[in-house]
Amino acid sequence: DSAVEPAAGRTFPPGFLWGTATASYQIEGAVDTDGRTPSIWDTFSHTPGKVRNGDTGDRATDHYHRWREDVALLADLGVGAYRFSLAWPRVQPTGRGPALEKGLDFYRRLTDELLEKGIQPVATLYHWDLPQELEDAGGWPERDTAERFAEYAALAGEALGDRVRTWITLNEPWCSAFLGYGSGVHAPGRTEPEASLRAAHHLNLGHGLAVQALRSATPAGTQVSLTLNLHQVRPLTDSPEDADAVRRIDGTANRVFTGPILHGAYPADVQEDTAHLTDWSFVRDGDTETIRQPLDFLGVNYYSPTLVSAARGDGDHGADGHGASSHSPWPSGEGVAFHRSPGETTAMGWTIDPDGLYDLLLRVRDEVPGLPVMICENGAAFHDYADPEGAVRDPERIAYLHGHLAAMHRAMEAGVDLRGYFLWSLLDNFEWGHGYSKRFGLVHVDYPTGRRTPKDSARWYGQVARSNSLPAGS
Ligand code: PNW
Repeated sequence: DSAVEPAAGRTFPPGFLWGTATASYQIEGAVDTDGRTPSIWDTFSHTPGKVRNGDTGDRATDHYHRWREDVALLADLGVGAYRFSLAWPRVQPTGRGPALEKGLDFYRRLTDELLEKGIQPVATLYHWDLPQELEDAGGWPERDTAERFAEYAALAGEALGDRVRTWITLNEPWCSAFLGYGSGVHAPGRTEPEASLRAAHHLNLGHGLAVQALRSATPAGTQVSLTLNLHQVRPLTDSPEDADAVRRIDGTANRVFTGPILHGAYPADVQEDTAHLTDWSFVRDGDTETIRQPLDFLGVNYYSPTLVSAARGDGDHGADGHGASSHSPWPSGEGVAFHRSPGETTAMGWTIDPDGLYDLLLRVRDEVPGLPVMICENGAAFHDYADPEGAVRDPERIAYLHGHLAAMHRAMEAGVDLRGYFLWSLLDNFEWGHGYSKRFGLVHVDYPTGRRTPKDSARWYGQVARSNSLPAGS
């Protein structure tokens, strides 16, 4: 080992991919430009009372017009990769039929510019902006939506497969199914527990069909996966009752996805825990084989752990960090209470816990040995503001990142085959139900003017990416 090692010795393997992540509805704006039609998030954000302060993605960060400047920001950072998502209603406005070339052109320009700057594009097909017409036809609880998604995947793969070599089918299907159709805090805002389970299955099926579609539409060697927000679920005490609460929540947080996607079957206990809602007859013969497609890596998003116990009957519910809804996003969660994990929190109220990332990565290592992993999102919102000199000091974000990157490095030393890390997010953006009130960016956005100002954390992260190592100290 002849390389100069930093004092802490925390160098990453050569070729480790450092990137940042964004999503179409959160940054693009230009919602009716070049033939784009409404998605479920346009409808939801324009429904009074759904998004904080009545914020919408109508303008967002105006990335649709400022994309060249944003790629320049990435190049200045020195990152090797950029994860973004395609807006389905730009590519296929009604969710059916041929692709709209004008919509695809935006992603052709963007990816050309990225490649020009030596930045690898990583494209997510679905980061929650379902064409409204498909929701009007029933949305993810309907099987047809999975088939429409595969068609869209084929169109996107054919158009962009020559430049995009890494694809992610779905971003966080747990949020789509259980926040979208269960608690209703995300679009389309439905609160139907049975429909949320049907949605989970059809998202899984859509993933499997989309992997097949991408494999045939793109050149050999294309990397394909999905990204799951796996939950690190922990018990409040070591009682058997709390262990059972963990099992229940782990069931619909994680195993309802990893079961069919990685192992080819739905877990029996999840089906039993939800038997009061459905008989699961929407799972047809052959579906789980379709869902279990070979993947080139697993995308994992991690922000904070989840702490549960058996309900003690003294009203200790709520506090699950998923927004103020009286409807539960946990169809398997009967008798389970949620607690705030001890420790400091971010502006989201999410506990800062790098060990949760470490534990989660080791679980993935043990559950699917040999499958490479990419962290497709990790990051934090804090109350950032520009000081009178126009600088944005965000030491808390730097500390958060340092802790999580160190945990990731420890996990790699423990044998986790981790290939890359995508920081959420490049820019402050539309944080779903929280609107613009939560800032996750490395780059501050002044919404009235659209002005971008790299925060201190941007310089810190750029240093990490360029040196492929963590600075010594702390
Ligand atoms: C993820 N939860 O969202 C998304 O992929 C991003 O678009 C988002 O901006 C980021 O994390 C920060 O929130 C989540 O309630 C939204 O558990 C909500 C939850 C988890 C992830």
